[in-house]
Amino acid sequence: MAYVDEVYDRVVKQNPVQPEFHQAVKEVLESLRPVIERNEDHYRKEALLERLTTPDRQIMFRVSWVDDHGQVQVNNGYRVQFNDAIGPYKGGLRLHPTVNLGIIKFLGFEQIFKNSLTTLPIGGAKGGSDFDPKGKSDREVMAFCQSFMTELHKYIGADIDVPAGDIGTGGREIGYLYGQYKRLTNRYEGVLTGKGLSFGGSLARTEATGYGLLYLVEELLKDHGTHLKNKTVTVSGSGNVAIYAIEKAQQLGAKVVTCSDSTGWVYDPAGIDVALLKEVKENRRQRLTEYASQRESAEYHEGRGVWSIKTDVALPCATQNELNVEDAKQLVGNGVLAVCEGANMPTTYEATNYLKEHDILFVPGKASNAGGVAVSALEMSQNSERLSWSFAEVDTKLKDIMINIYHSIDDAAKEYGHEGDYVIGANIAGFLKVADAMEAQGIV
Ligand code: NDP
Ligand code: 2IT
Repeated sequence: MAYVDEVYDRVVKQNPVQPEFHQAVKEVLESLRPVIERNEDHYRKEALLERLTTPDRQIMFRVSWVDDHGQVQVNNGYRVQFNDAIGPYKGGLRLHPTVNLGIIKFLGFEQIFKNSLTTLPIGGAKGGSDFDPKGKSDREVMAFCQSFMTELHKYIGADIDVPAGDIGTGGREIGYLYGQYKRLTNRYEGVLTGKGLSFGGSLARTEATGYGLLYLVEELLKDHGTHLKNKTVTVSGSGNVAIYAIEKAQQLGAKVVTCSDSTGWVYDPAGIDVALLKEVKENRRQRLTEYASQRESAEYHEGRGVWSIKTDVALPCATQNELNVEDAKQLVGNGVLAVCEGANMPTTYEATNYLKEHDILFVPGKASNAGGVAVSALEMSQNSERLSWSFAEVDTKLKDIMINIYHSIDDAAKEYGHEGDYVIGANIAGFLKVADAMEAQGIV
C-alpha cells in the first residue's frame, strides 16, 4: 500500500466521526502523492505524514458564563495547536453552534499549509467554541469571551500562539478577549490579531482576506489572458470575507450580483450596494432581508441558490462544504471561468474534482484566502517593533504576498507535472517548507 494511503487510513481510524478533518487530510495527502513517491522510504521511516496529521496539542475546556436572565450557560472551548515547525501557532477562533473538535482540526490542519504559503513565520492552529454570538447582548458576548480567555490564556502568548477572528469572531469579540488576556497576565503584547486600531491592530486587517482573494483572482486571470473588469462575479456569505471580496471586486471593475447568509440569499442584478450591506451586517447585525427591503433592484430568496446564477467568477465566502457537486454542475453549465475559495474548504471533494475535470480555474482556500492570516502576521510584526504601518504599506505588502502565492502554487503544479492544478500546487508548495523545517528540527 502506498504510504499516503496508509496514513489516510490511520487518520480515519484514529479520528472517528470527524468527516471534515478526514476530507481536509484526504485532499492534502492525494496532492502530496507525487512528492512522497519520489522519496517514499525516507518519509515512511521518518513517519513524517503521521507527525504532520497528528496535532501537537489539542486543548478542550469548559466555558461557563451567565446570560442576561441570570441563567448559567455552558459551552465547549477548543484550541488545536497543530504544527509549529515554521513559527508560533497562528489561526482564528470560530464561534458558531456547529463547532466541534473535528471542525477545529480540519481548520487547524489547513492552516499549516496556508500559513506556509504566505512565506511568513507562522505555524498552524485553530480554536473556537459552539457558542453562538447571534442574538446575544454585548454583555453576554463579553461574559463568554472573558470566561473563554480565562482558560485559553494559559496556552497562548505573542511568541507561542496568536489567535484571531473567524466565523462569529470579529472586532468586538477580539476586543473583549484582549482585555481579559491583559487583565489576567498583566502583559500588553500582540497575543491576538484583528485588534482595534486604538490598541495595536493593523490597518487593512479587516479588509485583508477579501481584498487578498481578489488580488489573487486578478493575477490568475491575468496569467490566463483576461481580467476582472466587466466580469460577473457571484459571492456567497455576507460576513467579513464576503463584504471585502465584493468591495475589491467592484473596485477592479467587476459586477457582483449575489451574497447570502445562513437563511437566504440576494440576487441584485444592478450590483450589490456594499455600503448598504456593511450597514446591515456590520453595524446593525441584521439579516439580508433588511438589505433586500431597502434595495429596489434586489431579489431575496429563502434557502440556498447563489450558484444557480450565471457567472464568470464564483467566490464561495461563507463556510465549509457550501458548494456541492450539483452546484458545480450548474456553474459549469452556465459557463463559469473560475472558482476561487474565500472560505475554508467551501467546495466539497466531489465538486472540486468535477470543476477540475471540466478545466475550470479552481484555487483552494489555503492559497486564495491566505491574505487574512498574512496581514495578521504583519500585525504581529508591527506589534513587535511597536510601530504601525500605513494602510497603503500593508495593502501593498498584501498584494505582493497574494501575487507571490499564485505564482508559487502555479510553479509547484508545473514542477510536479500537474500544470493548472492549483490544489496540487498549493498543497505541495505549502508542504515543502513545513517538511523541511520538521526534518531539520529532528524527531519531535
Ligand atoms: P463571518 O462570521 O464574518 O461571516 C460568515 C458568513 O457566512 C455569514 O454571512 C454567515 O451567515 C455565513 N455562514 C456561516 N455559517 C454558515 C452556514 N453553516 N451555512 C450558511 N451560511 C453560513 O465569517 P468570515 O467572513 O470571517 O468567514 C467566512 C469564511 O472565511 C469561513 O470559512 C472562514 O473560516 C474563512 N476565512 C476567514 C478569514 C478571516 O480573516 N475572517 C480568513 C480566511 C478564511 P450568518 O450571518 O447567517 O451566520
Ligand atoms: O482561516 C483563517 O486564515 C483565519 N480565520 C484568519 C487567521 C488569522 O490568524 O488571522
